[in-house]
Amino acid sequence: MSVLEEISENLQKGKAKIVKELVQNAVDSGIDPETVLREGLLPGMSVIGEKFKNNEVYVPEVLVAARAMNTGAQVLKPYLEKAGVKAAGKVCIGTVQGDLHDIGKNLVKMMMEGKGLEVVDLGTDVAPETFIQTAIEQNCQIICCSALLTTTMGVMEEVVKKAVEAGIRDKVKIMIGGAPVDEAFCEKIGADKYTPDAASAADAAAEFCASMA
Ligand code: B1M
Repeated sequence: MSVLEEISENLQKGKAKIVKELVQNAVDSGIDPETVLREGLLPGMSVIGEKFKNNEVYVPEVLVAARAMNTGAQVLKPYLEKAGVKAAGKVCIGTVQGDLHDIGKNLVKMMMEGKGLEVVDLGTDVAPETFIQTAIEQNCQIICCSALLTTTMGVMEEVVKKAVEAGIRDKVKIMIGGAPVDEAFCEKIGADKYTPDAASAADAAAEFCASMA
């Protein structure tokens, strides 16, 4: 079994300590950190996602797998940051109100930091007003919203509306992402950009910041 397969297997079993060691070993042996993320950690989390959907595993198993995922991702963080080129820009990011899923949001944050962007992490369950207030107070060029539930994706439309009400819509870009969200939804709510994954979100954010500089 390759080290990447081992990472995936151990992540699925929630073995955070072993995942941490394996991720460090993989990087030390010369495997590109982004490959470790894409071919080790993310596939492991996908398997758990499928099993959760099919009622083959339940919330506790998902939580320990999520913890292992985050532990492995933390090991990669400095390497992904080092690979990035410094770009001027500030972003605030959060998972929208009512939604506690933060693994994808954390990956987006990490990738954006890897591009040299300063990221204000608002955490999960973030009210629309908090996104707007933070963008104003901290001079963020971009507001980034993540949602994993069909019941919470509507909060993103509120963020767009509140930005208009606060008179900052022309000064701030609004980016959205997360499993239930797509391009058509982005257009419908009047957000600026939907991206399907963390790497393309980071690319888009860096481009926006460069164009707004
Ligand atoms: Co939740 N959950 N969950 N869950 N959970 C899903 C999302 C679900 C699809 C599972 C299922 O039933 N098939 C389902 C949602 C169904 C729906 O709405 N259509 C679901 C449900 C129903 C629930 C609960 C309601 C379950 C319950 O209690 N009955 C509950 C809700 C709690 C709440 O939020 N209020 C709940 C709870 C949980 C846990 C706490 C157990 C745990 C979260 C732990 C945590 O995040 N710390 C959890 C998990 C882990 C999942 C699954 C299994 C995995 C999600 C994940 O982390 N994926 C998920 C099933 C699945 O996805 N197959 C599921 C890995 C992550 C890397 O992907 O977040 O999509 P993702 O991020 C991607 C992209 O989407 C993108 O980049 C990332 C990768 O490159 N992206 C962006 C994300 N944000 C972006 C922002 C951007 C751009 C790109 O720009 C700003």
